[in-house]
Amino acid sequence: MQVQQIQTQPFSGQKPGTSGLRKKVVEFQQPGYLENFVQAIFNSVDGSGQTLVIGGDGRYYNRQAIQIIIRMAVANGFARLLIGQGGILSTPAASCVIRKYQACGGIVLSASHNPGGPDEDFGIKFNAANGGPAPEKMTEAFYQQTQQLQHYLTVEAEAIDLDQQGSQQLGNTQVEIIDPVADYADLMQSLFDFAAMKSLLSDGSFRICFDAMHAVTGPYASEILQNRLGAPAGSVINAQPLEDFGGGHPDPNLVHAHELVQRMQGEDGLDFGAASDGDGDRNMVLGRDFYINPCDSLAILAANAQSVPAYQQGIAGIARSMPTSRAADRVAKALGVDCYETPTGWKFFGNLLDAGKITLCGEESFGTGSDHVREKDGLWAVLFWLNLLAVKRQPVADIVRGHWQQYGRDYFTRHDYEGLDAEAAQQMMTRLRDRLSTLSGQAVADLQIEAADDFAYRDPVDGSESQAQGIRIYFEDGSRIVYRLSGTGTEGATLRVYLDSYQNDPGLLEQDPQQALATLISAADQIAGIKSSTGREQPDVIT
Ligand code: VG1
Ligand code: CO
Repeated sequence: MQVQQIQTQPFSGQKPGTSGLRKKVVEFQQPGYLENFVQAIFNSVDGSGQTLVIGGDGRYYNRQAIQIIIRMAVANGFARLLIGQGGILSTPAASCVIRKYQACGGIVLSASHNPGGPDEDFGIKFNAANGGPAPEKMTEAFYQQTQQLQHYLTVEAEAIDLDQQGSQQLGNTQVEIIDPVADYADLMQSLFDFAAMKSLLSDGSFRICFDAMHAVTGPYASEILQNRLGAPAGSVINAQPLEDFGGGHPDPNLVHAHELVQRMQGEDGLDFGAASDGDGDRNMVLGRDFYINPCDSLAILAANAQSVPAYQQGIAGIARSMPTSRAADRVAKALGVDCYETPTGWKFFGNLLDAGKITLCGEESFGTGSDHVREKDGLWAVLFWLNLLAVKRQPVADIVRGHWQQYGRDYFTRHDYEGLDAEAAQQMMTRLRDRLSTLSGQAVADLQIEAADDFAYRDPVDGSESQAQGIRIYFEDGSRIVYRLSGTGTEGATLRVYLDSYQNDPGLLEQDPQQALATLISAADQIAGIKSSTGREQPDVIT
């Protein structure tokens, strides 16, 4: 099979963000655009004799992109390709498959929770041999390559039938279409007490709903919750992955998962509800009329880890992304284990997990995970909660309230300002950075600023450094504001403002977070001049 060298030109802006390269579909469809980025990966990761995993969240352009990548992987000398049937692999399942079959890495095609369709978003990310997102030095190497490439390598070949499981030879490469669900489902079964969960779910009195939002988790949730754990048919809704996610927004929050939210409400509300995002790595968990903040979820899972078979021996440590509330820190302290604070993005957890320094980790953005793979894992978090519920036989709300009574509550909210003028947003951040050293000691909205900095992280395992990861303002009463710009958007800039405050007065644990944080919210505007710099009166999304 003859390898062809096709001329290409460097494209500007192929710089991977928080989670890979994300652009509009039309950008990816430009001749050579996807090829340029894929060749940049293959120039940095030697494929000879190696296995590569390929799959995606099923969004528009997934299948076309996979055919291009197969031909290029063959031309670049990979020995074996493992591809999810139908082009499907959730992000955590890709991580699982990479690890299980000792692949040198995997290419996951996803723009996560961003909408899909011809006019919407597409994305590509590389996961390394440990199954985790490429660390910063690797993504930087990809970027350098994209700026210098003169040509890419490919072969001429018929399209592979992605819908048929089985193996075939293409040139010197063995191309295998695999069951995208089985390895992952087996892994889950090895971690959790499926017998206890089955008895909880199959007698019909404990009712659940999992909203797959027409994204990738449908087949996974149907197999695990319905087929293996005996939840009644219909427990998984919107289970069919669609190229445009049914026109919806596969973002598991109270706004976008409205169908699920409705089922949780009132006297007849379900006992447990959950939703996942486009590529299956995020989770939202709900009880009857009850929302669990992801920061609390991480803390509660950590506090109760020993009731789950996989974590029965205890946990080595916990990590959370910097903007995530400090609820997990309190649990770590009580357990006598370390707690690490990392920049936003799952890639920063990889070294800590590989080194055995942590067992559980999470982010405020509905991401929770453990050392079972190297990605955040939506369905894993759902199963963890179900395992706890099967053991405790208590309503979700009681478990969370009990946790607050014991540890106090970290009120948390995130305010997002989307689609801002990119330059204006940058300028606002720059002005704030320039004033950081003058802020401590100042009084704002009845609060006293204690310290302010721009978060810099030194990886405790390999010593690599990451600067400018978000501005942190600490107040004397222990509350905190964080400002950062998103690295996953495809239009303009998104400003994220994170606010959290600790409360341990047993009588003040049931407030609405927006009310409990009202003073801090107004301080956030006064300090950064959000309204005046962005021209926005309100955030677009509040979580
Ligand atoms: C967002 C979240 C971050 C998460 C990232 C990828 O990044 O804040 O916590 O790791 O998305 O998640 P940003 O830079 O937009 O704030 V996913 O589910 O899109 O892979
Ligand atoms: Co995601």
